[in-house]
Amino acid sequence: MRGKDNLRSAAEVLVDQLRIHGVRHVFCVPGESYLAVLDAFHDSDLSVTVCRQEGGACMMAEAVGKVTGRPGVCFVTRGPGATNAAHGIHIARQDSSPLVMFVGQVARDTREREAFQELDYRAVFGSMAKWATEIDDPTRVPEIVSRAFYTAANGRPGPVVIAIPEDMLVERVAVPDAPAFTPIETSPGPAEMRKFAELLAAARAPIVITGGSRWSQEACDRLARFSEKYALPVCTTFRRGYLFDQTHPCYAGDLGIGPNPKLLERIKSSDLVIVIGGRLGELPSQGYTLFDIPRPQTQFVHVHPGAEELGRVYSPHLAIHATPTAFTAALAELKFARAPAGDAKAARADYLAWTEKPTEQPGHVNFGAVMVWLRDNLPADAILTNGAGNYSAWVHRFFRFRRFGQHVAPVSGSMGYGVPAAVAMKRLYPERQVVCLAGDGDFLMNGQEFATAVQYDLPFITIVFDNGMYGTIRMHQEREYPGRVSATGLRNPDFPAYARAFGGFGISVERTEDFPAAFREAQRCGKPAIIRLAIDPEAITPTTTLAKIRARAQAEKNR
Ligand SMILES: Cc1ncc(C[n+]2csc(CCOP(=O)(O)OP(=O)(O)O)c2C)c(N)n1
Ligand SMILES: [Mg+2]
Repeated sequence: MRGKDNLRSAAEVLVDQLRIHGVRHVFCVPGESYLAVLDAFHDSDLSVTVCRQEGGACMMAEAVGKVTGRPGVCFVTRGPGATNAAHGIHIARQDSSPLVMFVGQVARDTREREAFQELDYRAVFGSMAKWATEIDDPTRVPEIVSRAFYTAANGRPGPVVIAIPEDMLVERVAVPDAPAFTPIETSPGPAEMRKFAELLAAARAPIVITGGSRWSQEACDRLARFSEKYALPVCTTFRRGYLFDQTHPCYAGDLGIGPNPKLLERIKSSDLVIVIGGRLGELPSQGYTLFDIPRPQTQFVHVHPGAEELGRVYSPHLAIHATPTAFTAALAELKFARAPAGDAKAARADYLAWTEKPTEQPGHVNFGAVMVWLRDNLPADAILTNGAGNYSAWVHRFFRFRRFGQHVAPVSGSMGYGVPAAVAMKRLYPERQVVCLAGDGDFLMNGQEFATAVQYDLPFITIVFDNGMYGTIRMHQEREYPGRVSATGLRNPDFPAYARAFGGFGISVERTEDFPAAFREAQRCGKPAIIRLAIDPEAITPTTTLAKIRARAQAEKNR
């Protein structure tokens, strides 16, 4: 907003700039270091979500970036605010999500004295963010914010951190706005697509592995049509299950933690692996064991929007520097000397056999059965969020994602992500059903954002898988140090009472058959809700128990 002097404060210029770049939502925890921005929010039509901890605020912004492809935005205060938020910056980096975080900074004339909560953000975030900078000159706000949006969203997306000194924000300046940034599509060249067509036509058993960001619903649909035409099996990498309709006849499964052994066999025996969009990081590559490094033992095509990712780990037989959106658009134009043919039918049969029915589980609540119920009963556009923990294995295995952005979960394996992500999704899409899945450990890492859900009247349902432990670590512990339980047990609060104390709805489920009624009640109540599931700690994965893992490890040790 311009004052009578026709000038704006740098903070006003900044907020105007956000609107120009298409930002609708910002997430923040306030701080005295950026009061002028808070004041500029007052007269703007930005939707502001004030959070309870900066980690939550930053994860909310990351979730927005993940599902929209446009930078999510958060504001945090200096020092402790910024270090709290680091969790979300790390996620945006590993998950390749566009994010711009603004950090209040000490006044320019006190810098380098280690003033109150002063940090050097270029150094702190130097190896974590895609770019970290500070704005010294208020007339350069439009330029630097514009660069931040281009940097965060293009190539391989990632987080940008901008420190904003408090005295800089209140300076009044006459400066023109920068125009809206534009996402840049990197398209494949005709020569690469010809080579791709040759490889595909010659392949005996091709398989497609999708991952990464820079996708859209249209891009997913184009890949689905292409794979259908040539019966190509398509699998998705860890927590990218939403890139391919899992009810589609070509969907071959989830390549993450504990994948279908038949899927691994299929990939290993494939003579043409086509990786679209992802980095094929440690988890989908099964600890870097699936393919030889640097030169995979099979014909390997890698399509990635970041040139620097091509050849970084794998030396591909064909590298295509393109966004998945542009690459999938080029698929329809491909000409083949001989029509390619894959074995999607067999791959699909393997997938269905692995996921159709829940496995047997110790205890009275079978989380596989809960996921199958959700798969059969949630609306097709429902959004699921989660953080990290063994409970997510049942989500990956038994749910069937159908639409782009339907699963919002950290590829980085960060606990505490599900609740903030659900808040963000409900802010963005109030009409859609949002379900957060959380472990008992996982939930309490950012459970305080349940208060944000209540404050903004965001009725999503959180399902807490309560097994009384940091189960994942206990599992590793039993495998490496059988019987020596150390620092993995949890004495939990009464989760339904926690929900009620915050002003939400809470209910505990002790038997699988009581889950549907509890879920319906949670839906009807119209409040943020927590359904706590009483899980037998023995039910450590969909396929094994703690006792079995311990017995096997002990037997190995005694050999
Ligand atoms: C922020 C963070 N801290 C620690 C870890 C290490 N970690 C991975 S899974 C896990 C335990 C998760 O426990 P819970 O949420 O109860 O799920 P469970 O494994 O019991 O299903 C831990 C501590 C992590 N991934 N992220
Ligand atoms: Mg647990």
